Amino acid sequence: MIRQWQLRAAFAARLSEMYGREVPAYTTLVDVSREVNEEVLRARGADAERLGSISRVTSERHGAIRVGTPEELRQVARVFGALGMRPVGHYDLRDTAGSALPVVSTAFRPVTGDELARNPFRVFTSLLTVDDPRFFDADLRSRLTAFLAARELFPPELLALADRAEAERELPDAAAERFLHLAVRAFELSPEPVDRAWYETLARVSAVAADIGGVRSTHINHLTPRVLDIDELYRRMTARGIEMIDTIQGPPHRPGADVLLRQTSFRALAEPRAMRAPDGRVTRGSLRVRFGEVEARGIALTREGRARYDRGEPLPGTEHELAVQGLGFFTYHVVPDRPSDGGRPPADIGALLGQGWVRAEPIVYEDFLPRSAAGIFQSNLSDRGSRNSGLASDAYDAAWLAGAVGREVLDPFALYERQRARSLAEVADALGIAID
Ligand code: OOG
Ligand code: NI
Repeated sequence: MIRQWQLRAAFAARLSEMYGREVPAYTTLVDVSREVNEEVLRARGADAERLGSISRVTSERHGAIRVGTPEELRQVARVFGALGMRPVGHYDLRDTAGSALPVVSTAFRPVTGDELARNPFRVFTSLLTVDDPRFFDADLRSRLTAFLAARELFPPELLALADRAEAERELPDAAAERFLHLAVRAFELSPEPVDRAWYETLARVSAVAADIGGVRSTHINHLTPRVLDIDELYRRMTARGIEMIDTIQGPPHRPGADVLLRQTSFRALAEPRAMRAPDGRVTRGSLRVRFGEVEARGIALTREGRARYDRGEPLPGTEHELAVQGLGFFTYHVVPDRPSDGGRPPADIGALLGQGWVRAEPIVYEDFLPRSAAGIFQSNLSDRGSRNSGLASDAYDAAWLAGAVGREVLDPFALYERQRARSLAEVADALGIAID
């Protein structure tokens, strides 16, 4: 039997193998990431593993896919549900940082500490906002809706195996093999010729619209390794002649107390694609749809910490201050060998930390940042597309997304808070106190 987390790990590894074969610059990115991680580990020792073991970090990836309809999103949720990944977070990229991208997104990922430690594979998943009149007029909307309704992204056999894996949380070896084969294939770039006129019609609205609705399949558009020193990675990729985007997105490096997520990428490379002309003739063309990205992860921030970050306010520069000011998420653990001074443990977490009763371990940020996501999308669009004026339809909020995906869309803050609260309850229990 292959258990759910083993399926997830195997899927991530096979996807990585497929992507490396098809997008060679990705292999360079993975090699350089590994090189940097090994050096950081040698230089910083155990400290380098404070936000995840080196084995977790080395195999850690996130991917991104884009789909066209709620029905397709529900199928995606079944495929990832098989792998123990649930939808977390709602990202509306239609107005983030003025980006005007016709998508709303969520991320499928494991949600418990144990499952994340086993394999934290996650997929940023975007859904085209077909009904937003700022992007699609009535005529284009109806053509797009018809086109999307007629395609099949995931074969029924894959979905049936997925449902079984999700229900039973494991699959027999042969079924697991079949599931992995079909699942990886569903995210490969299809060799089917692209209808050039239709693709270009959508590209006039947005390159993202064309990438999603201009073809009859979906594909992983990037796969992102995790690196322990992204500034060093950036220098080395540039030195190897790979042209990276101008910046590293997200918060600046904060020695000893990195927070949230820092990301950078190289632009999609032109790949040969078969194109079908209106007269039916197939010619060779090229499209830029697959790119490379790398990321460094830091400490998850509480709502208050995050609000400060979003307002551009400085955050304290140490883990300790992030913890005692309630700005970062930590789990708390009783220090087993604290020398006894006859005193009773205090009921306040700051005092417990200060007096050496407990230590705090940072919770790593497992999610995404809308502004960075918009930047990553944007860096891969050759033009900004067109947009009609008019008000945003206020649909596509978190509740709408939950309805579309047919599952609860989990709140990232609530997940971190649950981990924190559980550890505090254990501390209280072990010390025989109530913590306020
Ligand atoms: C997704 C871009 C967002 C990230 O890491 O923020 C993303 C996409 O291009 O489809 O992957
Ligand atoms: Ni990404």
